Amino acid sequence: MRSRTLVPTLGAFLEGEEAAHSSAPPDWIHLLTGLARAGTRIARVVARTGLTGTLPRTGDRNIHGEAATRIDQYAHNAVVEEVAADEMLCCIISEEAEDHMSIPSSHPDGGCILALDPLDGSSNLGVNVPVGTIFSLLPRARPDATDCGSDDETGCRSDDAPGSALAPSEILRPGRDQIAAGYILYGAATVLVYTSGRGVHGFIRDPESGEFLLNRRDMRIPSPSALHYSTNEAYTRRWDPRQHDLVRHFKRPPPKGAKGFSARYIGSLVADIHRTLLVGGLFMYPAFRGKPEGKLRLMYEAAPMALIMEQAGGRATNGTEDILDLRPRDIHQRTPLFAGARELVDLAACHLGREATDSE
Ligand code: P6P
Repeated sequence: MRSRTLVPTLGAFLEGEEAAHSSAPPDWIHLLTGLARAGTRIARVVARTGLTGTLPRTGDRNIHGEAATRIDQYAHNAVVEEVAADEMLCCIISEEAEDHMSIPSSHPDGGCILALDPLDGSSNLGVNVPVGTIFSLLPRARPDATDCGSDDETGCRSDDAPGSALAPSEILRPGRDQIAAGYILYGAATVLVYTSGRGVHGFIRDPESGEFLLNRRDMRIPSPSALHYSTNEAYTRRWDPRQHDLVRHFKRPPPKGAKGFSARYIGSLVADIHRTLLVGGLFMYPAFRGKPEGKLRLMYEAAPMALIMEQAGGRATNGTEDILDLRPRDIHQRTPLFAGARELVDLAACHLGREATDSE
């Protein structure tokens, strides 16, 4: 049995390696510690919900018209309670809140913006499928901020002073600006995976001690990748012909003696992404007739997963453009998402970037 005392806890790792090497502002690690505390609280409630097999519904609907459940709101509240007091935070964007929540921050850098999906995939809990919390941290001050004397073409604002209300241009930032991103997956084990731009690190929660223990340092998508494609094929009839062509390519018999593709789809983003990070493959949630921008949210689902994928040697696009380069138009904007092994995301981009022809 591997000695647990030799395995660093999340706190020890953050105070040691992270603080020493990360390009992120040093005190952002307190936010990650707060997110881990919230994850512990959410894991306990998720386990009970899985056991009862029911989803406590509130009867109302969230801002997207989806049946809200108490557990989504519980997860949102648990995160807010654990991080809101951190002076590093100046704003929270959440799938469970229509508008962003400004938080006065006295931090000299102006603080961080937290974009959050408190409990993605919660509708799966009724059948005990793993679900997750997804988080993204953006700096308030632009990484390329020059002297912000006025609201000039760099998008700087004269009132970038800490504590002032945030301007939309400060919030609607491309994923490339992220300080850090990650997820907490509530499955057979509770795992926390994050990156702050210096590799991807995975921690597993020890149910006895309650500590998150480092179990995957500098995670890399395997190369060669597993030959998995992951998408909901119920929408096939509504796909773009080029998406059809791509999935047909995956289904073709492999060359003699070679391995062919397998389909894998859980229908819970954090679980599908976690598998893709560990074994490779290509996760796809494309746009289709009726969902012209796909289903997944750019700021708090696709962008954090894209940073994880790139930091692990993979790639993430909307089919043709890198997710991290997309500037959101609004905080709940949706985007198609293709994420996983670089060679498979590139293959998808080749298919989807071609001129569509009716004959396909
Ligand atoms: P579909 C769960 O509801 C979710 O938001 C993501 O976790 C998941 O990737 C996607 O929707 C599944 O959507 O249309 O395949 O059921």
